[in-house]
Amino acid sequence: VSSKPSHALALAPVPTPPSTVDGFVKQFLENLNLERGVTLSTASPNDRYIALATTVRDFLVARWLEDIRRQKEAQAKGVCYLSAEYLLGRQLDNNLLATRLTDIATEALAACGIDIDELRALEVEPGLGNGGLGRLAACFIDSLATMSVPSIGYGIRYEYGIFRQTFVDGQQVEQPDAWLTLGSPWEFAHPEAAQTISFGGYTETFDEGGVTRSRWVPGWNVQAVPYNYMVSGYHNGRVNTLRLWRAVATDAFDLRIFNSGDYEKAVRAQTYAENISKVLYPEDSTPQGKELRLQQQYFFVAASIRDFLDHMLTPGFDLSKLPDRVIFQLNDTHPVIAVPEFMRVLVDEEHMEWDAAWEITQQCFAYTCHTLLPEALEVWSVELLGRLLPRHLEIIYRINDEFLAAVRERFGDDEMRIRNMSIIAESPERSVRMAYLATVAGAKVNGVAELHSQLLREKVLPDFDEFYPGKFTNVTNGVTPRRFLRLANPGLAGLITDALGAGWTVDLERLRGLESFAEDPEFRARFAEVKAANKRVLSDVLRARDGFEVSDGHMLDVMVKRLHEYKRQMLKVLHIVTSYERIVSGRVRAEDVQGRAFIFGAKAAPGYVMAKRIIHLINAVGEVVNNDPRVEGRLQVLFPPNYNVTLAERVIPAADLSEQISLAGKEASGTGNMKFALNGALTIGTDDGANVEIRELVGDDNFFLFGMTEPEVEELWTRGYKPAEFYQQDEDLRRAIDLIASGAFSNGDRTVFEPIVSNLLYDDRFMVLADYASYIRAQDRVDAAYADQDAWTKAAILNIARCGFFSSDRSIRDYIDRIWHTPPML
Ligand code: T68
Repeated sequence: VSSKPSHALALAPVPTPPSTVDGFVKQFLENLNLERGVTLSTASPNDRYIALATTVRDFLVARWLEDIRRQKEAQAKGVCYLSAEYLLGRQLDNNLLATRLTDIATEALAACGIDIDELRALEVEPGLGNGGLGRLAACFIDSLATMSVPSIGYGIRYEYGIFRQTFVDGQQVEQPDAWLTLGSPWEFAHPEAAQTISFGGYTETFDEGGVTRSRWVPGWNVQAVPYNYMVSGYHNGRVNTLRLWRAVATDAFDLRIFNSGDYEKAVRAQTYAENISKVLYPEDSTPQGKELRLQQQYFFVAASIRDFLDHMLTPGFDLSKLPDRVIFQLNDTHPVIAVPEFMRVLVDEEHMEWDAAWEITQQCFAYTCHTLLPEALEVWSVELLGRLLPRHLEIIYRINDEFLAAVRERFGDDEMRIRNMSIIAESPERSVRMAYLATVAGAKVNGVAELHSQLLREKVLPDFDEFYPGKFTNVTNGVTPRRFLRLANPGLAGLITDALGAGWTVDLERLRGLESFAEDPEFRARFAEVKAANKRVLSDVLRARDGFEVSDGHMLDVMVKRLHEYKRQMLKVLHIVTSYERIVSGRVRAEDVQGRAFIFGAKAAPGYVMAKRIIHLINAVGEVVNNDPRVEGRLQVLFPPNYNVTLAERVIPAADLSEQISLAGKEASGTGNMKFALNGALTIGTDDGANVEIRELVGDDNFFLFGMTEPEVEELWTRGYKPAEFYQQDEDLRRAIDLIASGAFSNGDRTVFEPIVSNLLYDDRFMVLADYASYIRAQDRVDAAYADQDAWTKAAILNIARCGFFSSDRSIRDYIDRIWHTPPML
């Protein structure tokens, strides 16, 4: 049988439609007909959206296929980015921008009588992540494509992304995020390329030429079906791949049970298997150690490693050369089970000697840590790991034995040190410390901001830092200027391009050129106009979305991020309550108060009771403050539900003040802080995470610093922190807390927020009360500064000019220089 293509077209390059309005119209109408089976007159809005997206996709496919071919042909070293989350945001606009098709598509649709904005609004964003970590992965694949780095992103195609948040009586209620219901035009499913992923069973030993070896006899399988997504580089003609895996039941598995006649059980088994990629765990920072989560983790990394070995290498590739071909970057501990899986593949399947395999593994992985909270460091009980992945547990034990032997050799039988460094923790339950495993296996370990990397070395993993000199490094996070400046803030982008030319979109340090413009009154006036226009856009969005009315002329004071006690939304609430209490107690006249709209966006993990109470309190405070005539509308509290990437793109460009107020030493980096500064909001913030670097760059005059430093936090803890003392000593604080406790925000019911109040007074793990006075003083400085609008605008422009460092392109360059050593593919 000949496998030769029977048609000459099969050999021709993939056609790309002509980049003209006519070409676009033709392709769009054709897609309506051929993809949707409708005509222009019978098409539903969703048909139109899908046909539009498909048309944009058609412009990308040829480049994409060419890139895949080139990457394979070059056999150059590439990055496999392993991440359980990608918080992508909407795709249409980003792809239009990358392909320079925005104007053409707009005109083409207008020619068909369609307003492209109406179709834009129909796209449901893929919310396949919780927060910063997932969004960072999305920024990184954007930069990798834009910088032509040979790479692929691997992850999970969750059927349900991060839950949709609604409020009922001010309280969070979660709704499933059925983002795929109307179909996604951006994905290519390849069920025929499914891989089999195994779980459970047992291991057995056998003799191989006089050597006793171990092998895995799994208990059950699922299929991993790849879904490919195109990741378009900005104006460079490159298109990378994001490959997300979906779990599907295997035929074989079903058949066995079907044959036994138990139909109902067979269907249940199918559901069990398919549950693996059903839903994103909505826990940010506090992993719950659930079995299904470990299944998710192993499922996607096992499929990804197999995929790389089978499809990216030439046949007969010498596996000892793998470190010249690939680096697997572990986005937090979620994919760390890839380490024993890689060892299993090399030793059990490829019959490599253990030592050689370990040598290779240690060069093929690198680990990024995203936290400092002890409760966020992932551990898996030995019982669960042994039950789900018995062979992997054996491998982890051997890695640990050899590692601890090396530690003994170096430091002697220092049992305390051995216990502290062991990958296996003995109490409270025997478990595997995934961060330790990643540190032992990784060629490099990095934190995500200077302060974080320093604390990681000094506080979290000091013994490892001592044992592995040179292993620890820093790569400060970044954000993509394409989505968060060029797309989200077209007004500002236009202003910058007028001033500096268009190069800044791929070379963000060029923003430095704006410094001199900060001195130019005309430029400042234009900047102020852009900010005002962005506020009107946000105002329209919030009116249409939530029925809110943002008052004209108010400062927009914004705190958007996951709800977590360490991020201290409570501190923000205390500031609002204080401002309110000062008015209603008559200590301050409403007319003397700077008008402010406090905008919150925050989802709480569904099981995080305190976080949900704080959401309730914010809404309750808003209800009272917004409707109290004594306030005369000077203070507004707006909490639009379901904060996501799409809303972020509207909120951030409109903000005046960015709230980055975590307790020092707790926020690994933050990335929202960078997005705000790049859009010309001034930051009020603690010396935490990347705030430190932002402040160093923009200068003290253009940043509102407050609060204890990390060493001061440590010192107060060791001295013995008593929050009630701060309550006693500060009248404003006392009045604010008393007002909450009195039931003023709960119709006189003192029980509703009592747990928040007593937590603050008698526990306050994140030292809200200790930083309160300093925060209020900083807010008073903010009010004073805002009174001089022209000076404020100047500071805003300087923030933009000096934050070019925070491009994710720079982060990727740092990863390349310090960790990956992968030259760009030119
Ligand atoms: C964030 N981490 C950090 N975690 O909190 C933030 N965790 O400081 C940093 O800027 C960002 O990572 C990027 O480095 C997270 O977002 C999670 O979302 C998460 C999800 C599941 C389990 C644990």
